Order: sequence, then structure tokens, then C-alpha cells
Amino acid sequence: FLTRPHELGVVAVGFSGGQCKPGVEAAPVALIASGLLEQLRDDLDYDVHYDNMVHNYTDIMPTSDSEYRNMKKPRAVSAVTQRLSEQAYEHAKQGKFVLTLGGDHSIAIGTISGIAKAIRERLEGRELAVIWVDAHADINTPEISQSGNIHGMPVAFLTGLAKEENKDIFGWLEKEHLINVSKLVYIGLRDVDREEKKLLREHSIRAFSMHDIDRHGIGRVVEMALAHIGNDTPIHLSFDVDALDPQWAPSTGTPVRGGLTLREGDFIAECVHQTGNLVGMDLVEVNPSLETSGASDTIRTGCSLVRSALGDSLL
Ligand code: 5AB
Ligand code: MN
Ligand code: MN
Ligand code: MN
Repeated sequence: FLTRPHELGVVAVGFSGGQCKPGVEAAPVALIASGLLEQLRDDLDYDVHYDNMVHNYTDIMPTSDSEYRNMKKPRAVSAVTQRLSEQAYEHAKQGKFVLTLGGDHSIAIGTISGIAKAIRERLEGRELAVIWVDAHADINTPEISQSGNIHGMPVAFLTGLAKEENKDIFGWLEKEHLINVSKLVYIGLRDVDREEKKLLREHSIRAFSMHDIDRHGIGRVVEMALAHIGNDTPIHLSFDVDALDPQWAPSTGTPVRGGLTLREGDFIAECVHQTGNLVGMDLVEVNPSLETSGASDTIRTGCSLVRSALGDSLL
């Protein structure tokens, strides 16, 4: 699928409006300052296409943004993800791998919608599969969400389980932007809301929880996840750093104990890389201003996950 496998489009998204804790917008600068892009260029031989800019999209921020259908900052998140969708689409249309550094997880509405659309156009209607690595399922519809934070809703909008007509509040999402629930797989879940569990069951969505990882081991779980997606399918990896145990990634907005080890996280990314089908990755929810004594560890963890997904540590 990667007609130009060594071309890498990088989008740095300094956006935190999908949740309430400031600081997650500073993650792209921290990841890049620690040398991530040089490593990808010099050690892994990518042609890195980066506009040298952390986008904060202030030019498109709405002046007023009252709650709508229980969503907090709906217009801001919608405007940012719509613009990001176009950026991701442009990279993906040219056959580049799209690496997005967040930002909170609401931004996946932008990246995945743009890449899904580009893949359909480039590959005659082919559908994008998504591997969502996270402690959380992020599949709340606005109505069932307990928090109103949109970073807990991206999967609902991307699968069409949540719909909205208003063009300023995700009504810009068209059919070609959406993914199929049958091509979605979760790994790492351990904090799923009651109503989200219902949705996962009702739509028979494939999900591997920490319990499954304890039972089968990470090797078998990744094998099963990839088997579910199938061999001949382009894959997007949406990696929430809170999938890892707080021991490895303490600086994140919604940490949950009992998570993946660093090696398990890297292993997932390595295996997805080895399929040769990976077309995009999000790294989200790194918040250097929380648990500041562990911020540099969290940043290192994030860099390691990205390098693994892009083919590092293969002998
Ligand atoms: B994250 C929660 N389910 O909807 C909600 O970090 C948490 O992107 C969402 O996975 C966590 O507010 C969103 C309770
Ligand atoms: Mn080139
Ligand atoms: Mn999460
Ligand atoms: Mn998430």
C-alpha cells in the first residue's frame, strides 16, 4: 500500500481541547526536541516531510463554544479535526506514511478520517483498518458520555455510531471518512465505561483487554488482532500512551494502573510494522506537565513507540 514507503509526513498537533487538562498541547515540541525526527531520518532512513510547525489552529478557533449535545468545546474540536483531516489526507494521497504527534485523542477524528478517505481513493474503495491501543475504548457517543470530553468519543464519530448534521460540529464527516466497526481492533483495554461495553458487545467489536493479554500473552494477542484485520488491509495504529502502565508513562491525563509494559507496547508496534501494511500512526495523550518527575520517561516511551512502529529494532 505504501507506494513510497520511505516518505514520512509528520503532523505536529498542539491541541488539548478534547479534554480538560492543559499541557498535552506541549507534547509534540517535547517529542521533537528529544530528537525523534532526526532518529527517524538518520537511523531509520525516512524522508521526513515536516513543516517545522506545531499546529495550534488558533486561526480557526471559534469565539464562543458552548456545550452541544453534552459535548465540551464541540466547535473547536470539530474545526481542528476537520483541518487535520485535510492535512492527513494530503500526505496519505501522495502515498506517504502519516505520523501525527498529539495532542489529546480527539485528534484521531482528523487523522483517521483523512487517511481513510485517501486510501479509498488510492486503492479503489479499499477500507482502512484501525488498531486502537488504549486503556480506554473512546467509543462514547455524546449522549452516553459521562464526562462530555470528546477525547473519549473519537471512535464513535469515526465509525458513524455518533452522527451530527451540523457542519460546525462534525457534520463535515462524510461516508468516505468513516471506518467499519468490523475493521477495528482494540488492545490494552482496562477502563471501559458501562455504556461503551454495551456498544462493543452490540457491534461485536474485537477487543483485547489486559485480561486477554495476561491469559494468552502479548504475542498471541497481536497475532489474533492482525488475523482479525486480515493480510491484505491497510492499517492505521492509534496509540494512546495511557495504554502503557503508569510506571512507563506517568505523564498522561487519564492514567490507569495495570497496563502494558514498555516492551509490550513496543512489541505491538513492531508487529504492526512487520505486516508491511501500516500507513499511519497517532501518538497521543503525552502530557509533560503532569507527574513532571516522570515526564522525560513518558516522552522517551512515546519516542520508542514511534520508532518501533516505523521499523526500529528489527535485526
Ligand atoms: B482517552 C472516559 N471514558 O469518556 C470518558 O485518554 C475516559 O483518549 C476517556 O483514552 C479517556 O471521559 C480518553 C471516562
Ligand atoms: Mn524520497
Ligand atoms: Mn486512554
Ligand atoms: Mn484514548
